[in-house]
Amino acid sequence: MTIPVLSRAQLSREHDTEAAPDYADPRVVAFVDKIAALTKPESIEWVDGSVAEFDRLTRLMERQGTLTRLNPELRPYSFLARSNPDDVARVEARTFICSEKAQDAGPTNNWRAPAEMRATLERLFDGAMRGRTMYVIPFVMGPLDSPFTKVGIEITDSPYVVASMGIMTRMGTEALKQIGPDTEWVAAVHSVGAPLAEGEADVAWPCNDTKYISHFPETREIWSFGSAYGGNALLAKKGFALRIASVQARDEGWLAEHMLLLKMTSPQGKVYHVAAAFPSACGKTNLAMLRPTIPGWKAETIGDDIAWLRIDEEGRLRAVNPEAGFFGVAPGTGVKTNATAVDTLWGNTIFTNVALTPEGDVWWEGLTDEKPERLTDWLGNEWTPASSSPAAHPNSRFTVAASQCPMIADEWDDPQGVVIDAIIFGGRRATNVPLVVEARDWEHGVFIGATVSSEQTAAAEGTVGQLRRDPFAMLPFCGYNMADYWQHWLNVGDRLGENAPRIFQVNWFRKDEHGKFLWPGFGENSRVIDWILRRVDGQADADEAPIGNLPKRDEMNLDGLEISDDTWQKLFDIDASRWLVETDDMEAFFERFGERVPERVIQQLGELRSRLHGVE
Ligand code: SAT
Ligand code: MN
Repeated sequence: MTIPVLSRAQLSREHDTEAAPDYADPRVVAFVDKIAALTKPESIEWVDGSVAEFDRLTRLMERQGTLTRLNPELRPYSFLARSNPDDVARVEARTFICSEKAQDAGPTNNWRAPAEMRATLERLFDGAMRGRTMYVIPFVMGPLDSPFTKVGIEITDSPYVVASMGIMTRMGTEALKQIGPDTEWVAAVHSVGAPLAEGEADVAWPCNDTKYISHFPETREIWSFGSAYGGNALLAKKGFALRIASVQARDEGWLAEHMLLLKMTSPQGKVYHVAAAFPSACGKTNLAMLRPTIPGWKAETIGDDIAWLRIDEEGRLRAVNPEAGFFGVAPGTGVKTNATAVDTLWGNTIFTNVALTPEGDVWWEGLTDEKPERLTDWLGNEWTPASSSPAAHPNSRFTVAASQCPMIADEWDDPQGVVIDAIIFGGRRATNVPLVVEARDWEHGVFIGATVSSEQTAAAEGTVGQLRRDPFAMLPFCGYNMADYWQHWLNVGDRLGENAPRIFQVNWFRKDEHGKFLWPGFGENSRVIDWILRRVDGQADADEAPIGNLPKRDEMNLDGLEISDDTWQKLFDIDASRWLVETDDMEAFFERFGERVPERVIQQLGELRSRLHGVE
């Protein structure tokens, strides 16, 4: 899809090259000069993060055809972006970890030698920003003035990236001022890889067929070429806050995780915080915005995608959400499934690859039960309910500030973070994995995390539905050898000792023999969270099963929900012979890591097998 628009030369130049602000650290200025010399942009802008700047950039993108302004009566200050149809998701096959040693990236990452990758990138980035403005984005991850906080600089030639980073991070002048002579900062370079020759017409969504999402964990750098989409281009997110931060966390003794953060207040007024890891597009945003169906509980949102966790002075695990916004999957987000998200999106939102209504508002599958009669689909084509393809791309997204969420917790930007009471691992499994199971202890919890598997979603390129091991939901996001990461988790548990939060596994997606979901999910998941938190408090009994502790039926609050004995049985059925087949698959997965798998994890596998044999 190439929409011809005004060429750069035809557009009145927005800005001449700006000098660096006088408070910019000389190392940042040197980095910007170096990248400008390499990429040869037409002009340079230092991003300040102001509302006026957002307004100017979104108007520029409207003129360039990148954004369509939505009807201000229906969706004020909101925009629709339609990406190039080949640039719609993270590209895991083109994502690289460039550590000095291949072993340090491990078998689940694509590895390239740093020198080799640098040579490739030098070639690709040489002149890559010709005819474009180069934006310098200073950003902070985590609340300001917090022990958790980290800073970064992303250089990009995409105003869409600037506008999105302004929502997703604490971006601009304040961030740049955080960088002093001794501050460690992450350097990120991004280009859509579409230089413009003099007089050449731009397209609405410039990108390149060649894509490289490259990380240099040892030097804390990210270089991304060819894509403007989500995690490929908003380098603060998966690139920094997970891939680079996981390495920083290993070196500094903390955890960078693909986890939502949820605050729960019990009917008795007791406050708990839950951290939960799920693969992309498995309902993290929905759980983060849970509306409990059981009376008395209050849920509040802290984060929906990433958590940074540290042990505090009292030895407890504390967490912050390093981001400032939500980049959530639109399809399936509806009045019935996530009313909070729908309310959050009232305005000030950038939508990408959703459908457009004739009135100038947005729509996607699952927003409403009834499909609109007429739409423009994500590709810009006429669409009706009779159309054979979805109106919104399955990985279409909304980008919106966290502060706009009506149930955001006051503590969401508390510099001290919140104390974590329970950790949950989840995935999408039609079979075998029960609705909820409690790990026997931290070490068993690490084993559960290490062996989590899930059916693939549209969040990354690949075959949707295919089962894959996705340890800790970090398969695409761990910046170092995954087996070393398991060891790091064991080490953190050793340090936490008695204070270690309990670990649970959940599966909202188990199906019966007819392919029907056994559990209603969404707000009803509060029943599972209720059991988990009463369990944490020693208020709920469990049955020991080979795979962990399962709730007793009368210990789960099922009031007002029709769950037959048969359904309950199917939700919690542990078929030992099928689980033994799973253990073979786990073993095969571990074998890929060779000697690096921690002894204690291997031992857990053996213990699980003998418990399964015991009940067979
Ligand atoms: O595209 S992102 O990586 O930002 C979203 C996701 O896959 O979780
Ligand atoms: Mn995610």
